[in-house]
Amino acid sequence: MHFTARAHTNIALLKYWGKVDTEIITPTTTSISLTLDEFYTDTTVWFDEKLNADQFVLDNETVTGHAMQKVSRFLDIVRQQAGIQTYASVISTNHVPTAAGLASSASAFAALAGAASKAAGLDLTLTELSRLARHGSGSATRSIFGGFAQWTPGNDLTSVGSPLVSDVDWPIQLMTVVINDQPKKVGSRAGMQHAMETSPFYDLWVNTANQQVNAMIKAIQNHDLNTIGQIAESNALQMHATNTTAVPPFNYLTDKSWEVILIAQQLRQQGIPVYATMDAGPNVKLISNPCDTETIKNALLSVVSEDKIINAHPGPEIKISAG
Ligand code: 2P0
Repeated sequence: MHFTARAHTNIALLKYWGKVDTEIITPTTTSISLTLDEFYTDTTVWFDEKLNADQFVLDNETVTGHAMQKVSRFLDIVRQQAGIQTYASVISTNHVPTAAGLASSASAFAALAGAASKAAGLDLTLTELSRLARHGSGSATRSIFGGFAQWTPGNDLTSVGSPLVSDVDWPIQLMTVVINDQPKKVGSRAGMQHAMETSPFYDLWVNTANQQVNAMIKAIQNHDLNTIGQIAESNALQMHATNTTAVPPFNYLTDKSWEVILIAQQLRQQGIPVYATMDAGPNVKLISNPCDTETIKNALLSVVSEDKIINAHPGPEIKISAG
């Protein structure tokens, strides 16, 4: 049977940046994210006795090489859990504007976990899906859930995502400011490993990040945009500090990224709640209130054109359907 899953991408407010176990992908810190409505992956999977290898088509193009191997290794885990040996066909469409430069591995492996497990005859809970998705990509662990979600460290069984607030019914948005849509020079998997192994600040990052968890959860429960933003911006800058203090150092942020971060600071001085968070690339995502969209956009026009500002809102949990 064919099954299709839609999973949305997420943005980490407390970042995942380092693994305790690189094989089964367990993190050094608790991360907390917001799933986004506008960006998602649709994936259809069916297991077919006639196939003599897995097939993977992404955005209408057949995928080979490393990306195909990653999918095939993930399907091996699904086959093992389901007790089958049949190869699968995987058809994925990414609904993430290519210009957004947003990570798609979160929504990709969450959708693949949902569609492949169902197509293999498994009927997993959201927690079990989160655990499965984690084996594909760490950030996918959180993309099973809608709204605010967290992913905690632990062992293969306990390191899973869980929802903090599934339906976000108060105003919060995330504006992506696209600075560069080219593939990054240092991928996040290699980057986090290098920072962990060589930055003298890495242990400090782990301790500080873990101390931010309770305050972030409380701020989310209180719908406290200012505190959420303050903690998220600090956490992002601390993550990037582990990269600039790695040996040899590396850096994802450019002069333009910093210009946007400074604009957010200036807007805050005018009383507008807007905070920056950055992942493994130069693009800056601004956490803000939808009522301030025009003011923020106008301030950003000194750095980027309007088409480089992409707005997103809280999104739903994974949906899986037959067909
Ligand atoms: C995050 N990032 O929490 C952090 C912040 C990027 C910066 O999760 O090695 O693609 O596949 O587990 O999930 C990107 O890392 O890495 C990421 P793997 P992943 O969203």
